[in-house]
Amino acid sequence: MRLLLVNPPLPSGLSSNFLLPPLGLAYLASVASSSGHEVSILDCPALGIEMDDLAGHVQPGGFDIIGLTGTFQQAKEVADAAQILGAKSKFLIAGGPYATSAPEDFFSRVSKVDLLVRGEAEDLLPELMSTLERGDDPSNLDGVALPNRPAAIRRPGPNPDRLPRPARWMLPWKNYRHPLAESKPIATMITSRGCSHACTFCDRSVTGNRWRAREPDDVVDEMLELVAAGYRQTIIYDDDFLADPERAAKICEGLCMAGSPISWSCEARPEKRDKALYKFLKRAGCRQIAFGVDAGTQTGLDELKKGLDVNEIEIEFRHAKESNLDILAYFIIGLESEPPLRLDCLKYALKLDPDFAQFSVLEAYPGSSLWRKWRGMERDVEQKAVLGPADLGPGRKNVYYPANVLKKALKRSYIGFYARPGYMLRRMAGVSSLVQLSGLVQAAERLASWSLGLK
Ligand code: B12
Ligand code: SF4
Repeated sequence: MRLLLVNPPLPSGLSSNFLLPPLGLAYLASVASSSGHEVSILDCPALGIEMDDLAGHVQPGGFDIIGLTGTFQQAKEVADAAQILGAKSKFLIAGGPYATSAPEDFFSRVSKVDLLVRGEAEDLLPELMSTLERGDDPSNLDGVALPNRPAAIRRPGPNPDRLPRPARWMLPWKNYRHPLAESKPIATMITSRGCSHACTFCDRSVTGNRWRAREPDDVVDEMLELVAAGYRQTIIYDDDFLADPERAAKICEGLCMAGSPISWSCEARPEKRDKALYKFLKRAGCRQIAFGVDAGTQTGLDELKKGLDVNEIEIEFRHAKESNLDILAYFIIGLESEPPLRLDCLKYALKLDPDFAQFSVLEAYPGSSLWRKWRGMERDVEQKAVLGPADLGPGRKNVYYPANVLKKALKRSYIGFYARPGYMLRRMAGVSSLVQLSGLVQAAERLASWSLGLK
């Protein structure tokens, strides 16, 4: 069968300096083509395709199945794209975080979609495609949700070790960018799926709470394949790359044995690890570690059910810093226990002193426990979402504080962190490539225009 997988355009007028590959679609393209289907991917944000142009990029009758992906933030774009693509193929299907976390809402807003797939779809997609090809009824397949039965039975996620490589070659790989990248082209990877923690704001509905990891050798092999394909940098987007420190150390060992040939970064929880692990990461080519701190106080960490300790976080930051890793720290403003204008996150950020800090406003996404807690508690439906310079779209808006207070706190946090005397000079002194310099300048420009525009 001929399958087209579509990542819909970004909301109109929104440009992002984060433009990263839709890895989920690339995995699906890979399993479907290994099963003998003819597959292509249309990554609209990366190709600069706007909604008005979408129709012109998809030939009517050119595909048997069109599959749409999207997060909750892309709900409107998914609905608009479905409207445009509905008549262009025999079947229109959808999946991804929005379809998985809020299937009822999805079917009520998105017409023309025949069915949804909930959760990870590598095991299901080939089976679904042959079912549709035979003209059989797909409604009995676990993982398939229909308008009259949105709560599909879920299948367990696949064993990530058995998956083929994502079909990066089907993506416009030269177009991807990240503001903190030091070289181009940039790849992304997933070496484990699932997370056993339960932070209140996090939607784990796609990958679930069972941590499943790939073998270290396989991860190292993929990184070497990236080098051979011309990539010089990759970001590992696991929820917690250090969840099993021994596994992480084995990956580092493999990379060191290969001469640490690629620069990479990863995301991790700032919880107690051996200091030697950070040194090992650095030796293996890790340039940056992104820590999800999220709150500014212990009470805030407990409110978010982070399962972290402020003192322990400080120790981890120190260890990572002493190992010469760059640190990016994520913070969330607007917690019930942290009045925004007290600037707890900014104060804690200044104390932890990471190289970069990203502040966002606490919003709820379907699939998170906060989404359920905030049901019916909206302060004001007219209230506009408060987005930081790195945010792409709102969830359910913060119920604890009005938008003007959140905006003020967000702006003060960014300015308080980035407009420190000497901060930019320090950053510029650490620049090692033109790509990195231009990324930093663009990020600074974006931050400045956002601060000026945020009344
Ligand atoms: C990398 C990443 C990003 C990258 C973008 C990557 C990209 N282009 O896709 C960046 C940093 C830019 C980003 C931005 C944002 N992100 Co983000 N991101 C992630 C992260 C960490 C990994 C994504 C990934 O590669 N997953 C692995 C693949 C295998 O899973 P997948 O993409 O979901 O695909 C599988 C299934 O969903 C399904 N599937 C997907 N599409 C389709 C389509 C069809 C037809 C079918 C059948 C199946 C199917 O099959 C795939 C293979 O198993 C996830 C968390 C996570 N662990 O998944 C959050 C996550 C997706 N992000 C999230 C959020 C909230 C955001 C932001 C809003 C943050 C912000 N404040 O701005 C923005 C919005 C971006 C947008 N486009 O709307 C939420 C979404 C919640 C929701 N309910 O919608 C997540 C789940 C984080 C969380 N735990 O809460 N993100
Ligand atoms: S925020 Fe991170 S640690 Fe917390 S549940 Fe989500 S993925 Fe796990």
